[in-house]
Amino acid sequence: MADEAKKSYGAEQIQVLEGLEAVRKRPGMYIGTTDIAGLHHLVWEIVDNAIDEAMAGECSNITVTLNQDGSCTVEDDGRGIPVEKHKRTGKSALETVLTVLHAGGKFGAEGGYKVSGGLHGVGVSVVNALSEKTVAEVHRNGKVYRQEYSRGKTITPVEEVGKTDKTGTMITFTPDSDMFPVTELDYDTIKNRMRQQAYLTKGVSVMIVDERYDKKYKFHFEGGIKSYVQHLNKNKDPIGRVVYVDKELPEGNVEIALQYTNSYQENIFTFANNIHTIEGGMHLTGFRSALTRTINSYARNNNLLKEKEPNLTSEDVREGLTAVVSVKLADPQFEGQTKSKLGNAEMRTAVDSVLSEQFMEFLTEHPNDAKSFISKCSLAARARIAAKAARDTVIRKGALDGMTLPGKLADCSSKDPSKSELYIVEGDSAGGSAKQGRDREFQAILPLRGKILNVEHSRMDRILANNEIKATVIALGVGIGETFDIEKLRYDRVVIMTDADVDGAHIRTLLLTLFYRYFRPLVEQGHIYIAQPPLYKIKQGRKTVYAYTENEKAQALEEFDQDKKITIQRYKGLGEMNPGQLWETTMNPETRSMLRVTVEDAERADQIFDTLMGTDVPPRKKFIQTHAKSVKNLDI
Ligand code: 0RA
Repeated sequence: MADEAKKSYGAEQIQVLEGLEAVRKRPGMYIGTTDIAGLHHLVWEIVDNAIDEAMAGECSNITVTLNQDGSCTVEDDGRGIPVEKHKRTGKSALETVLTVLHAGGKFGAEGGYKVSGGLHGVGVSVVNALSEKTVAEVHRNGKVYRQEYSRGKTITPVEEVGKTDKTGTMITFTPDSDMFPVTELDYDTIKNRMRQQAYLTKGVSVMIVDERYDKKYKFHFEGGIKSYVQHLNKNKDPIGRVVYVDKELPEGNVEIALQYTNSYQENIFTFANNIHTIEGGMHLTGFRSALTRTINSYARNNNLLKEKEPNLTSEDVREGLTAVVSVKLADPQFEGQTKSKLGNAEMRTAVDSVLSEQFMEFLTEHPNDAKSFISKCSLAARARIAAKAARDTVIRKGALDGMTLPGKLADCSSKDPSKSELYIVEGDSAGGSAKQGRDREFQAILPLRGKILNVEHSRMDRILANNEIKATVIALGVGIGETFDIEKLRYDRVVIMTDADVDGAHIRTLLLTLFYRYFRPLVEQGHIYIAQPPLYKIKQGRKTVYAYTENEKAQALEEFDQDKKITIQRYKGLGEMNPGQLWETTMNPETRSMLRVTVEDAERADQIFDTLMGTDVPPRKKFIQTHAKSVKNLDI
């Protein structure tokens, strides 16, 4: 296949669609946002192209380097971007790929890539459009070619600058500070993404080098997604071995790895052409139905389910399951709110048939593993029935009835959720200040007394029996479990406001765990925030400045009159502020700053929660030690 592609895939296959000015005018249309997440899309776009080369069997090494001058270099040993003259543009293919939108060679390119990911294919030219300087160097045909660009425009012609016996592409770009408020790329964000891509493309070596801070890391997984599942379960207690299935079908390639653990959570990550399909889609649907059907059928045939017992439900067979489902197909259709739901119906049947067949084979060949899986699922079924009974009692008692808002909630007068905010505040005294300081028109206050239950260790009936959690759930209005309905959310913004100390951090983590595990759409859709109270109050005469970071404190001190007396007050808790100060520094939308909690990486979130909230102590200690100083940018 590779040879054929080489012959038929030249400069002609690259289609031309539209100009790059559009990208600078409306960057959000192409990279989502221009915040730190959008900034990293520049890296993803080039890496995805290199990964495409690897998927085509043409590339085995990819290196991302964060240079000292703020630029980023992505180098691969693929075929190299073609340099021949492109039919329709009359320019070299290299120049076309870098300067013409959607000219990546992936659109309607017959005989080109079999599969391709990319940022749903926006193309390398988008990176050029949003960079103040880009340099492309291509090794191909025994020669080294080079071209320089700026903000989407060519600066130099394609020049031959040397001879080579290798092939590959090296692109160096400097994100444009006119387009991005923050242009500093983050080592850990890139490293996590590299790890994920390395798992999904077995055999490829992916390296990240940080020249700024002298760090580097290399990923290479011969086991592919099987290693991925082992990695996801590294802080969990696995049951049996990893099941791995893989098959090439006319519709595309299906690869699945799964393993049970004794936790209560399910963790299924699905990918289509290496793109994380957060919203699931057809491949997930096929996976779920095949899983349920196969387990039930094996259990029945082997008398592991009694005649009187009902079938295991889909929910039962997913409890404690970690799985990675990765499909590759020629023409992926991405649908849904965030374009991350696979719409190709043929992948439902493809995944269903591959999993049914090969999972049944696995169960038959490994009867001991099969027995352990089924006893875990049966336990989940019994617990589900018991928990439902308990939950029904709780709900019947009216505990979750939307009509009976908790007594300690000081609600806002607005009934318009889009304008309303809920502050969840640590402690009654800070709650009192917040109630007095707030704008009662749109700000509601819910004080929580003491610690909330750690939901990681409990099932829903116990969770709902906890008063603090019950009050939170009722105040939110969204229900829980099967009754969850995000449309009923009573506040657009839910703000966690805790003290800037260890207890405060703990309560915040407990609340985030609750939201992440039971109200994940609230996190995914950006409804959860963390208030940022100031660390210091600095005063000189009648002038008062609040500092939110050590940096701001140092800056403020410099700006004060050096001879006169300066008083610095360090805030240890919210309770040290009077209502007016709390409003001014932390709650007034005109002056406050808040962190919005995002699930950039659900996998990392899951592991952090496992680490912080799970039963395993050593990894938690290690996490706290390594991250104790960097808790500011909370990206769960
Ligand atoms: C268009 C066509 C071909 C490869 C590429 C683009 C390509 C793009 C990037 C971006 C980063 N690394 C890359 N490597 C390759 C096909 C080349 C051929 O048929 O020889």
